[in-house]
Amino acid sequence: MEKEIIDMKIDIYEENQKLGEKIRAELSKRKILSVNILGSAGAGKTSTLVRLIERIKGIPVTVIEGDLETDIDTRKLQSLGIDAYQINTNGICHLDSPMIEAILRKKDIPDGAILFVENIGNLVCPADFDIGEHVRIVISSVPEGSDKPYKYPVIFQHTSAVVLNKSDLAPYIDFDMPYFVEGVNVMCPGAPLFEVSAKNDTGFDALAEWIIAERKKILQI
Ligand SMILES: Nc1nc2c(ncn2[C@@H]2O[C@H](COP(=O)(O)OP(=O)(O)OP(=O)(O)O)[C@@H](O)[C@H]2O)c(=O)[nH]1
Ligand SMILES: [Mg+2]
Repeated sequence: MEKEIIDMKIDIYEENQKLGEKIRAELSKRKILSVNILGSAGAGKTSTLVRLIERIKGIPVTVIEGDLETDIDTRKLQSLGIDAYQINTNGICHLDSPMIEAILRKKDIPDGAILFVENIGNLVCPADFDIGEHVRIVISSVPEGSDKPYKYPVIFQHTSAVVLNKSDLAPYIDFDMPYFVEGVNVMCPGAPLFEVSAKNDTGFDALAEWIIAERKKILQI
């Protein structure tokens, strides 16, 4: 019997990409900036969002939280008065465009808002899936080690900016900063690097300013 090999991987990526482009166009029309937040489990994606959103004044903000299970992060954000919705992927290691489209169909996100999407915590699968975002931010953290840009190049190659969180832990960990910076510069030349500590609330002013500037540049507002 003759076998036919169907390249499912390509088809899935293509379909996802097409829908991602449609979502991006729709959001652009509504002047909504979509920011895809990526990073390892526990890097500080939610903590960074809290610090960042505190600094975004006069612009409505909505967060979509992606997790395999639970609404822990969504409840944390809602308890701070942040408009947040949960997606549970039930084991899938990344968010994709159909998941985002489903939320956009159901929830009323105001025109002109910034939509932050916290992706599933890992440095592999989320890199390959467009979710209709305008901007990607990879959050790395000091305890993960300074070699991450070299070992997980794809996620760093496709990012618009890199955040290095947990800088307060630098005195306790052998983190080779020049090596990390070189890795970021090689993988994503031109992408800004923001060194922050969500614990100490440092470094977020520059990150917030950069996002506001991206919003102006991309959406012409
Ligand atoms: N020391 C220190 N701890 C931090 C910092 N930022 C976050 N943490 C801690 O790191 C842990 C994980 O933080 P989260 O913000 O939940 O990380 P996350 O990336 O959203 O995690 P997942 O959603 O589970 O992938 C928590 O215990 C935080 O308190 C920081 O800047 N310094
Ligand atoms: Mg989180």
